[in-house]
Amino acid sequence: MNKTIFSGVQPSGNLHLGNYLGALKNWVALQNQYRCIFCVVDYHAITLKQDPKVLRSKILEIAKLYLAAGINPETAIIFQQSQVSAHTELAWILNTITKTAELQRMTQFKDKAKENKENINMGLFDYPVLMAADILLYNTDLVPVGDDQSQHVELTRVLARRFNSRFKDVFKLPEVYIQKQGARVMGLDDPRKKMSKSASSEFNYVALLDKPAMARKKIMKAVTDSGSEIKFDLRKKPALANLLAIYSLLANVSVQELEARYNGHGYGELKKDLAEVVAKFLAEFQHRFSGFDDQFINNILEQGRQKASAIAAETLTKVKEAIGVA
Ligand code: ATP
Ligand code: LTN
Repeated sequence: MNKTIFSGVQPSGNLHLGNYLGALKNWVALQNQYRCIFCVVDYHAITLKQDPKVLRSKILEIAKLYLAAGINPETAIIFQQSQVSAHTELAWILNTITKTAELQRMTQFKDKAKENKENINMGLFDYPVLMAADILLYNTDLVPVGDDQSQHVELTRVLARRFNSRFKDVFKLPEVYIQKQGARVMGLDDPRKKMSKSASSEFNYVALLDKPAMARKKIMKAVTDSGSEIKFDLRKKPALANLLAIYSLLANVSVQELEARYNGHGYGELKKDLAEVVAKFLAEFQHRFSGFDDQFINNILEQGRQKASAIAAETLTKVKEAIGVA
């Protein structure tokens, strides 16, 4: 277990099936083969407006969601980004080797800037550099994320290479890890866009903490394509393909098997069954979630802070020596 995975989720909005299938589920699948570091990236979350009280409770909620998803707190390091100041220190240093043109190209920045015209702040622009710092502090080998984050991991590699060649070989080059299925779960109300916590309609997503009855309703209301045949076809039937992918991943049945099972049946029947699959998954997930109390989570975050700080401090010292400030 000498290889490390690092990933994180922002404590903002409601975590949904996209976050689970694109990220958390893969963390759990990989956790026994790697040293695992999972961060609650609160300094990323404040690049959009957050209510301080809600933010505080979301931080604990995200850590609980990690555990409910199946992350083992005995082996993984789970911690809060803002509690390890090396992240923002390294981000500052990396800023000095990042070109503004590189950040202007980031798709997520362009999308978020369009959605939040009244609050296009420096933090939002600099978001990928803080993410690079997160990853590089821990000698990360693998970064399991949804496919919307691959551009940020690519930039992380560019910055690591640039730093190593300009100063000294300090950083390991991380690889992105993206599963074929689930890497981009699409919105239930619009299969052309990814399922998103910040979507304007709550019928865009099924939140991990939605009541099972509500989740059933959302699946039944999901848009479908024209035609009636149950066939996975991303181009011609994007809405159905999305429902089949969610079904396949949650029930652990292949898409081909589902196609065979629903041969001659309509969309309505598939949706009804999927609604049950989702409701059952959520009921079990939420049962685990409610078993963790705040004190337990606070202890885990404190232990995580200590372990993460020690690793991060070592890397930051090497960086400071390399650039000549220490
Ligand atoms: P927003 O949708 O509001 O931009 P987000 O859900 O992308 O927020 P994060 O909480 O930081 O923001 O995402 C956590 C993880 O979930 C990341 O690895 C991201 O790639 C993944 N993820 C997010 N949305 C999806 C999706 N629709 N399908 C698959 N993975 C996703
Ligand atoms: N930008 C990521 C969250 C994130 C992250 C990270 C993911 C912040 N730092 C480091 C992996 C590794 C997102 O999903 N929106």
